[in-house]
Amino acid sequence: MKQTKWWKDSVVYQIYPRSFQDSNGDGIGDIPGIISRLDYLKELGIDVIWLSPVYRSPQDDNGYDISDYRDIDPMFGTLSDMEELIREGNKRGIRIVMDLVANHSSDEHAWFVEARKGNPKYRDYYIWREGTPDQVPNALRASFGGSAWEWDEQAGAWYLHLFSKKQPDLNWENPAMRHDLYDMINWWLDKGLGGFRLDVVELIGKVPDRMITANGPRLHEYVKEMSKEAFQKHDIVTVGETWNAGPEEAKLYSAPDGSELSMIFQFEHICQSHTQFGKWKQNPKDFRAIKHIMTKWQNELRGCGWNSLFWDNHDLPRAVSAFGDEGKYRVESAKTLALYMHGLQGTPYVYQGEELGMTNTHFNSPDEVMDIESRNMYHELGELGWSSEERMAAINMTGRDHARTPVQWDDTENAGFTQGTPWIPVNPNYREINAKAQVRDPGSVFSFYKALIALRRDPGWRDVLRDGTYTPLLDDDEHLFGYARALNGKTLLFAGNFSGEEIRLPQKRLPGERRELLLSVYGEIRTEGEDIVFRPYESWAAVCL
Ligand code: TEU
Ligand code: CA
Repeated sequence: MKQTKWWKDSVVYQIYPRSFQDSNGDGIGDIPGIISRLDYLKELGIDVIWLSPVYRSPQDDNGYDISDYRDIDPMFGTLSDMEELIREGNKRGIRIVMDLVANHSSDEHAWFVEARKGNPKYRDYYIWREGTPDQVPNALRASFGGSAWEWDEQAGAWYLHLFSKKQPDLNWENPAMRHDLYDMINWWLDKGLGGFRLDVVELIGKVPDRMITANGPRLHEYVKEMSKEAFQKHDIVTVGETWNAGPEEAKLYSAPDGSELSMIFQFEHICQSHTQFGKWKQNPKDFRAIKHIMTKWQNELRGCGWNSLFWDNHDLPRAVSAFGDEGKYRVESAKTLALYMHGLQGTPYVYQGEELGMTNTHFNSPDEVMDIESRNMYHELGELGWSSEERMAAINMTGRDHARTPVQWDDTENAGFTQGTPWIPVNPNYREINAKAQVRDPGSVFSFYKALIALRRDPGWRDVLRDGTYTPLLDDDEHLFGYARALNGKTLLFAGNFSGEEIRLPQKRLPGERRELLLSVYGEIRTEGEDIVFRPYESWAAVCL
């Protein structure tokens, strides 16, 4: 087994290919488009790209419904484009990680087509229940609304789909299915891929008859097997998407012996404000609670696991809109959110456009909503009696389309994303917020991310950031944060203000006689008498002397 664990020093950049860069004017981002922007990513300093799915797919869920795991969708390019991306990435020291959607496939995958027909080899690749069309097997719900069971005329049986009807769940109890997947994974890894992000991996151990979906009894057995049969044969990074994992599960997934994965995405900080309606109705964010969550994860995984660090992804609203201030303090709050996350122990993930402080957009009516989850929820919450205004407000707060508007490259038409008509409208604020305006501006959000990433690479600080202890300092404060990272007599201090108000803090509440500024939103640490003054969304990182 390889032990280098280079990914502990990495910063990962997530690309949602549809919305990153179009190269041929069809309005949809593609692999040649990504290749054309590799130098931009090199400039930012990231060293891993996680690509949301580019496999062949009918695109019912934008590629999270795969009909051929061993091919690229023509919309995104060809297999040889993908191989070129891997090569061109590697030339620049950037590894390419693909999305592994192995909980379910598309209903158009050859396996499902055969299973439906009753082909004995493939029937058990999916999860079927006998019965009659009028009697659904049980009350399991699909994540995108409605029952998780669909009656299939052709098969004369029910099949399970925890997401859309076009995403039938694979049957992990079937060893032949599992080994077919492992062969496919190895086939990709042999092409020089840097690893995989595992879509909803926590669901593969489901026991539908007992209503168990996440964290099923054989989950870790399957993950260990997949790791042994595929991942451990290569020097790669693997990250599992797990909405329901607590630290105990995380320690299994990310055990330092490498028996499962490198790390997981946990979502506790994201879900902190959710209510019984989940993300569709939220309480105001409580930063004290969020800090306590992050501190818990820092402490729990220290030495016995590894954290991933992120504020947003392709399923979540824009970080600056959800956690910061997308208006007056957009630049300051985007920087401060970044500084807080990037100073913690773990591997940071930057979602495309986050490094520009891109914001949520606005949807005026249900016809403007593209995402299957939001569309289904619009219908479902309507049945629960929500008014159209309430439902549009929910989608405008948290719909997945916000993350999926095109990356804003410059101030020309369609933000330089496409020469054609974009598949989803560009956020109208692109004239003001775009990469071209930010790359050379030392005060931009882009430059701040670049500096944060460079700090992780700095030989003087790399070890402290990777292995240093974590000491929370202001976790009970409502708005301020502070923590120290220390190793071998070196201490880094991160502090800041998650609010738009000016807040004073007695200097003695933070360690260090003298503080040497490394990075800061306002360019200095402001003190008045005994106090440090934190301006709106101010934050800084300093060396304690
Ligand atoms: O998301 C998993 C998932 O549970 C989502 O439904 C999530 O809860 C929701 O988007 C949060 O708003 C993964 C992928 O990231 C997502 O894009 C896919 O749609 C989904 O799996 C199915 O593959
Ligand atoms: Ca295209």
